[in-house]
Amino acid sequence: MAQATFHFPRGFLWGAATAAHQVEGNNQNNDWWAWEQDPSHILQGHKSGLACDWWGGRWREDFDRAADGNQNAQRISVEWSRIQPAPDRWDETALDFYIEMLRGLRERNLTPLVTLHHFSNPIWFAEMGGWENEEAHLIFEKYVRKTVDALRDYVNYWVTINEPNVYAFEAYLFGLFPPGKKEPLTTMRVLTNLARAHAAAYHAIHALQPAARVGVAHHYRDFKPAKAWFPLDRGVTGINSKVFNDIFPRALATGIVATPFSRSKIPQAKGSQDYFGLNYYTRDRVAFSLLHPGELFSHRYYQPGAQLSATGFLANEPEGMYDAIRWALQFKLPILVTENGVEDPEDQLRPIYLAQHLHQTWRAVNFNFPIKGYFHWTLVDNFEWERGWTQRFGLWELDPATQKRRKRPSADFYAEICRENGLSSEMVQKYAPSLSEELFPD
Ligand code: IFM
Repeated sequence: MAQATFHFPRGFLWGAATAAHQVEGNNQNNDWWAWEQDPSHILQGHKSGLACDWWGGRWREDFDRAADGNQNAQRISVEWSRIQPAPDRWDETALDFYIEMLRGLRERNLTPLVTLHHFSNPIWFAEMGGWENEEAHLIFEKYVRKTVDALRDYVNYWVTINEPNVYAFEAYLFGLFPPGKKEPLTTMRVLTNLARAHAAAYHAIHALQPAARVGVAHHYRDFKPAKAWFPLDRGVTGINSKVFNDIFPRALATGIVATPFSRSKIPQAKGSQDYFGLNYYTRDRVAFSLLHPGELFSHRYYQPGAQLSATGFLANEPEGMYDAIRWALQFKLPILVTENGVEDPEDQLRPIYLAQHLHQTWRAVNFNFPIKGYFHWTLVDNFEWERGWTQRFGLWELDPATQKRRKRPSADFYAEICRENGLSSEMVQKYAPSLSEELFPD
């Protein structure tokens, strides 16, 4: 094995990513809490409950963990339903709470990246039709104005909406998130309304804070044809990628939301990102199939023989990380990897996944692709939506019943990477020795 270090650029942001509903606990005023009350909605009837008890103050100890782990950044989200518990009411104590958290990040030298919408909606907003409401962007903009005005002294990087594509598909096509619909036309309408909301938020933030950097955390799923030589496989692969990956970010680049059913002009969306937030987890093989008309005549599966995460939810496909970055280059923006990680309670795959995905990120850095940071999903095991607590993405293990945390070896691995601003052969030898020859050949 060669002795070497893959260095990252000076000033690179190293963080972990989290979301309010997944960590705060007792978020009783949003549509997710209501959804969890029906045990059939969540695997094993799990509930978010206390989550990681950040609302009870445990954010302090977890931010200490992030800082002790040599991170220089942290992605969090704020919970709309706490800040605006009713359409005509603001909760200043919730805003003060977030100010305290943000001060807590700053005191620990952790640069905050703050998401304004991460899957959960106030119940009152859901009752008004949620993202199907054609006025949703105006309602969202009001919340964004209030929140950014209160928090702007502490935040430069804003994510308006987390994974608009995942949200629209899970909530309106697959029926797995509230409101649990399975309506393709509605899905595309929601995506359009989310683009409108992002654009409104983008301009509202810049009006309040001209120097702010504003973007979206886009989920890119890498689709590859099952048989590269077969035109029908290539065709359905392209369609999957266009519909899932491209519609939203292209809308923000061009001001046109072009879905399979509609074309809407949103001129104010054109050029409405200052950086490109990229969430990458895995890659699918796609085969043409007459048996799956509802899935665009495509059958998606993981490459047989691929290393799978503990519950089979993700395949370890690190080259997809490089492809994701190359895809994101078309938007000609600085790139932040806003999420990447794997569910793995025993921490067997995580060190390998981490090393390989960072190696691919470094490959991209070497072509001078403008990658400015990496946020690992996630710091401490959290509530994983419709999968409840069955999936463990944390660098730290959490027992939600006792709130006890236990460090996984990957936390030490990541801490060494953050400290070094790079990935060295010694680290790989220590934490993922099976990769030594592959990543550092003689
Ligand atoms: O937990 C989620 C997160 O909320 C959005 N991106 C994917 C993560 C892992 O499933």
